Amino acid sequence: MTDWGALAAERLGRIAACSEPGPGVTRLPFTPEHRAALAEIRGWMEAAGLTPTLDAAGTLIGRREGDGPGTFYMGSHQDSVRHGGAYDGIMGVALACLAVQNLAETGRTLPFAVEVLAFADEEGVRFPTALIGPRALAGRFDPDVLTLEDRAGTTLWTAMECFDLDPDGIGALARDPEQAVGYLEAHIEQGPVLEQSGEALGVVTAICGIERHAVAFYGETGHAGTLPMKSRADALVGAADLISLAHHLGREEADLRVTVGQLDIAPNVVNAVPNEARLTLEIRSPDDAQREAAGQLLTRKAHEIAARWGLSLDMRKTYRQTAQPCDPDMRSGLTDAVMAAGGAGVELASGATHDASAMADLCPIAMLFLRCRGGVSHVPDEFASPADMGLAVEAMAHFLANHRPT
Ligand code: HGY
Ligand code: MN
Ligand code: MN
Ligand code: MN
Repeated sequence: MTDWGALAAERLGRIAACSEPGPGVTRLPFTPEHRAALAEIRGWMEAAGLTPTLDAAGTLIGRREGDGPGTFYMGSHQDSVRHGGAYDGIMGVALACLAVQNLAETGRTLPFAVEVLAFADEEGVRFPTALIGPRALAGRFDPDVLTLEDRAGTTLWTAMECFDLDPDGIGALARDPEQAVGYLEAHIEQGPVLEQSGEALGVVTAICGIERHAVAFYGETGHAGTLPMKSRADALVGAADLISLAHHLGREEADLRVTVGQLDIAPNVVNAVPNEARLTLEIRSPDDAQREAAGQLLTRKAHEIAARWGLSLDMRKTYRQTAQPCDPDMRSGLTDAVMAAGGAGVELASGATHDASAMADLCPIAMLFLRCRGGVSHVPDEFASPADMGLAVEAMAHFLANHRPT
């Protein structure tokens, strides 16, 4: 009898080394670390009887034929944030491979093909966009994102070409929704709910929506000692006003999350007035109207702030994903599977975004959350236990074995 949790932990321990140096895991898309991770994931897929292929969007796809038509998808993302954890995303790929391996070991065949998907880029940390892989499969890929640049000035197009991919082929990856049975993603909760309820597993009800803006204030640099305060067009002062206003807006509205995670200034020297301040503004909410209204308000305010301080402003929305409910029938089947694995069938919403958000444009989606120690994620301490991962593999295998397309 295979110890699925121990095997998951061993594999995740190995692949965590596919990372840039430094604390935690840093594995960005289309990098040497990504390439090293694909070699590990190919092994997981082959051990489960899945045939791996790499598509034009950089998604590694492990396919196993079924007894009948249609394809059921599982998976998550291989990429991490900078100095992030060893479970966000990649655990979903590992558990999906093990669930297929579990079924293969019991000799179970399925009435549909199964594809395990290891998406290249879900975090959107290297490039100011995300969900390239699932959007391609769902026929929603916007080729304009290929011109977006990372902080080194490399375009997404170039990065993909250097990864031996042909971005021109992405448009042809769209799958037939008629043949798409469903998508199941297992993911660490990235919050405290399951730990506080004493549950290993939870069934996701809905995934929040998200939008990201690239904001740049431009002013005049000058000598810190001789340029009078009232003659300054200080770009950092404009950015500071917007950051503070955004934070207070987020604090005022219960379900809103507003974050400025990145800030770069120039010339960034102790004795010169900043003439450039670039920041990322991220807004999330389970309610798309609330999120859009916050985005419009902050855009208006950014222009007012720029005018007040004699600055120019360049602000554009670089990424948007609407909130997605999980499919009720799949939720019910997943709850049965969780209970068969000994869980209580706790349900919860996701304040994090996921590949499932984009797969929802192709087929019904379901998400299985695993308990997250201390509720912390996007940090090196992120942790899911082998015991909980073992239960997840059992639940996912049970779900697959009993799922029948509606
Ligand atoms: O940022 C998120 O919510 C996800 O982990 N990408
Ligand atoms: Mn994730
Ligand atoms: Mn993440
Ligand atoms: Mn995800």
